[in-house]
Amino acid sequence: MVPLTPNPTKVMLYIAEREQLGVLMNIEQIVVNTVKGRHKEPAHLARNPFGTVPTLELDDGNFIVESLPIIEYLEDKFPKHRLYRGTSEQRAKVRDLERIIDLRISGPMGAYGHATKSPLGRPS
Ligand SMILES: N[C@@H](CCC(=O)N[C@@H](CS)C(=O)NCC(=O)O)C(=O)O
Repeated sequence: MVPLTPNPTKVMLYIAEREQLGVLMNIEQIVVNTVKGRHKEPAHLARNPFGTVPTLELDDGNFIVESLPIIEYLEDKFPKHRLYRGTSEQRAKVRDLERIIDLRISGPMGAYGHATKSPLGRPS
């Protein structure tokens, strides 16, 4: 995880919301400093070959490298007080909006921001 990066922040906010509801997941957070380029170093590429954050290591040694699947995994793994609730239609609508935001809004905005204003440069 990394403070001040949008996708890790999304997962950290999710974990904090669940903790507020009394669900303690005991997830150790390891900082990967993207400004210093640590996400492209071998230690992190061994966890996530795309060199992005967040990344969740599972107990079996596998890694989940996408923020929404990390959240969905934690919903399944810790079902008490889950945040994805409601009817099938409501849950589908939430996932629909997440995908629209990810693919059509945040992705292009991030690419533009990184290409023009970020110390990281354009993501590869
Ligand atoms: N689709 C991925 C996107 C992950 C992503 O792009 N994370 C950014 C930080 S918010 C990152 O690692 N950027 C560095 C890079 O792409 O080189 C997710 O939802 O987790």
